[in-house]
Amino acid sequence: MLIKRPADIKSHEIAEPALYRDRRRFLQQVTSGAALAFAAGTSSLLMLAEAVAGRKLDYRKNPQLSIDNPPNSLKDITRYNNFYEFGTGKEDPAKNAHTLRTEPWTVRVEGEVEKPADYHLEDLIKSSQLEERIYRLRCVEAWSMVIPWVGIPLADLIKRFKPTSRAKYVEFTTLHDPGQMPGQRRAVLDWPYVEGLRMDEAMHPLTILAVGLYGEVLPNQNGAPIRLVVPWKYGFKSIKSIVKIRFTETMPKTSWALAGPSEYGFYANVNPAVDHPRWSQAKERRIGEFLKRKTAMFNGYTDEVAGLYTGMDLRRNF
Ligand SMILES: Nc1nc2c(c(=O)[nH]1)N[C@H]1C(S)=C(S)[C@@H](COP(=O)(O)O)O[C@H]1N2
Ligand SMILES: [Mo]
Repeated sequence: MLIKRPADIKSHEIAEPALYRDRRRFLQQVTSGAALAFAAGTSSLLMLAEAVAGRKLDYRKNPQLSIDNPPNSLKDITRYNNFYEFGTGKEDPAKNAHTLRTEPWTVRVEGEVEKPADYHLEDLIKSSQLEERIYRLRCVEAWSMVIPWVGIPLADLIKRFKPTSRAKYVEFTTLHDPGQMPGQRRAVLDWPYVEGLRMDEAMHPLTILAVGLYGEVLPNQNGAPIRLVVPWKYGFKSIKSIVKIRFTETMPKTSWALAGPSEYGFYANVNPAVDHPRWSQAKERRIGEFLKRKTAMFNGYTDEVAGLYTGMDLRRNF
């Protein structure tokens, strides 16, 4: 995420070095990867799926709800991150997120709900059917990645929590603990990180709470132990390391909308026709690739989700 803080930082000064660094890294990867695959006689796909070094999860694949783009390498997925609680650089979370303790972990469910409680994450996972879904993550910074998530359909959990008829929105909150999250010692954002969805968005079958990727427990830098994934919205809606889920009657005040209301709206639907005030959203660069791709409306899910926004002006409600 880029945010207009120090007035002296121009967006291109932030975006460019990352782009060049990546291009260099991509070339290195291609050459060393090809040599290795040849030497070992293995397929490069196998190499990409190197162990996450987490615990294996029990899950079933859901090819119907997966896209067929090849997933990014584990390396890209775990070393190029946005997780400001561990620093604002793309490589900071991989370096710093080891200080996060993810066990035990409880998720507080509160607000307009019949079954408010502190749920042990283990229990939520054990009592759920985990699914693998391959989704594109499209960052508002105009890059994208393809990630094989393992997660729980959020609708399954919401049904168990039994929201009341007054629940119109769901608010999610990240852990707030500057001891474990050194980035929270700086006022980069108004901590803790908060995101929200309208109830129908939260209940949509594409919306999941991810607990793993590449078949194993989430690495800390990807939002362990539980993070939201809403594939038709920009990446910043996909809040990490969630400790609270609150059902509300009024629209939650989300971190990025508070930080820059003219730049980050509540809905944050991927919409190539609505530029970020400081850069275009028409195209995206897939991490690991050189040429840009065209960005698709709703990140390719128009058929599935356009109906949620019938009658809304998506330029105003961005
Ligand atoms: N708590 C928290 N959640 C967060 C962020 C963050 O800084 N803090 N960054 C968001 C942004 S901008 C993106 S693009 C995605 C990146 O997810 P990834 O690092 O797993 O690819 O996480 C989102 N969730
Ligand atoms: Mo992002």
